Amino acid sequence: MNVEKKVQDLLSNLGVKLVDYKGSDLKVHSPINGSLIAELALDTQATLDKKIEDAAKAFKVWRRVPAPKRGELVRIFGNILRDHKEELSQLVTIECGKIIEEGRGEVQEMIDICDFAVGLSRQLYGLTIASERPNHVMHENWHPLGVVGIISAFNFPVAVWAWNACLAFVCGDTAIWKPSEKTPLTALAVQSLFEQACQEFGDVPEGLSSVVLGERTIGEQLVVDPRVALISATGSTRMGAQVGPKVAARFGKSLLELGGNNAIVVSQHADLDVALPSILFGAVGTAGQRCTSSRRVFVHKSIADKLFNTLKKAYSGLSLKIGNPLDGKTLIGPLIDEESFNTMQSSIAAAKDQGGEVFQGQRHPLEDLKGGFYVNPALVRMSNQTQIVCHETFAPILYVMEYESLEEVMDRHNEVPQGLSSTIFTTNLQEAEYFKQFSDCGITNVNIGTSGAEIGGAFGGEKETGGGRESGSDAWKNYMRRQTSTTYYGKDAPALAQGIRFDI
Ligand code: UN1
Repeated sequence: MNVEKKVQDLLSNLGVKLVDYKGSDLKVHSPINGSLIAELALDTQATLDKKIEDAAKAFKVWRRVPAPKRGELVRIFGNILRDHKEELSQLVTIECGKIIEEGRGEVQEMIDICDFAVGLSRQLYGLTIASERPNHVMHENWHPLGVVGIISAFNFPVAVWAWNACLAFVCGDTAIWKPSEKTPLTALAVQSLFEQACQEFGDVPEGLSSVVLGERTIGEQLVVDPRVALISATGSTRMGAQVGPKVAARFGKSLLELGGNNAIVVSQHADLDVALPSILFGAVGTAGQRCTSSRRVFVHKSIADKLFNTLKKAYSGLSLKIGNPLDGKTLIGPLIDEESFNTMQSSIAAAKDQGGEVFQGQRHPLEDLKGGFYVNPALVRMSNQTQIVCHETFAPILYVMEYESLEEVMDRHNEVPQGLSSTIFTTNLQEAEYFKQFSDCGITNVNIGTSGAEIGGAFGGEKETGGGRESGSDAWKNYMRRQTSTTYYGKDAPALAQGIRFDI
């Protein structure tokens, strides 16, 4: 398969002139077969500085455009995405390796957040608060925030930007996007589609949206620059632990979306026909490379053998479904790269050392896609939640453990440092409610898997997951500045709050 040629065709259909970005700094490979698909020049300190300056200037203009009008730009962009959904989905699949069905799902997630943002552009509202003083009124106003720096990860190379950027644009902000070095082409393609939307809209300030390509130093420059009001960063806990303090040190705002170590509790009251497909999608979908992927299963001891054997059977059948992610019949594509494969192998070795019974997890060589790192997803039965189980490995490894009572298992469920997503499978209402009360995660589901959240809810989690909330609900408030305003409309000398008298 000539991936490079396909990439060139897709990029030109998406309006990207690759020659404009050509260079020798960054080699981009497709995880499908390891082939080189582009060589790009990276931004320098000076070009990033200019982009930040332009974004700051554009903010001064964009913030004055009425919000519903700003929504109109996002509406146009959503329609352009609809028109180019298939090409962009294919590019996502080629660049990050997720199966085409999930590539389409990711672009659909962008379209969904556009729709959400358009509606929101007429619903950015604050509160009226009762004042303790006569003839006073208190309001909460929301104002545009400024330049938003978006740092995104390889596994959702376009949707996570859209969650942030589409809300930021309707909120009156401007955005600078630093995509993962592993997936720069999808970012360039999205930027090109966004520029087409700007052209159709007309009169958009230059610098409203830009992409910056670079490695860590460029990311750091963006993070420490005081002109960037908010840094929204998605990626590893290690990355977040560096970004958070740096932004805080300059009193900037940060929104962190970091690691997950998501667990599923399968109760003795579960409907296993409902549970099984969700466990499989959560654990092996996207080759285990979602921050919401299912990594731990706690199964009630009365059904533990039954579930483990059923999972084992399902896992052995998966090898037929591993393959080229562009092929509609494939369910499991490659890992992003060799490093990721090596990390998976060392986690499996650690699990064995720590008493795990490991089923599968080896490389799955594919004759025609030799340079890709395809694996048979691993199933590991553990008697204890050891150190490796508490660690997030970004690969398809599912640890299965037993439990006796829901009260007891919630402590183990919450014992890991991450707190993103969690699920219980049960038909018992009391168990479902108990689980929701005591799961410490930002997302807690009943009878659906840990991954695949809709955009309408706030997305994010607690503890090492970073505490941020993106996408739906009131996540838009991250992209605006809150202002409390008290107005006195009386004619006498105004009263002071707290009953203080200050008679002159
Ligand atoms: C991510 O893995 O960083 O809930 C985002 C999900 C997707 C988003 C995942 N809607 O699995």
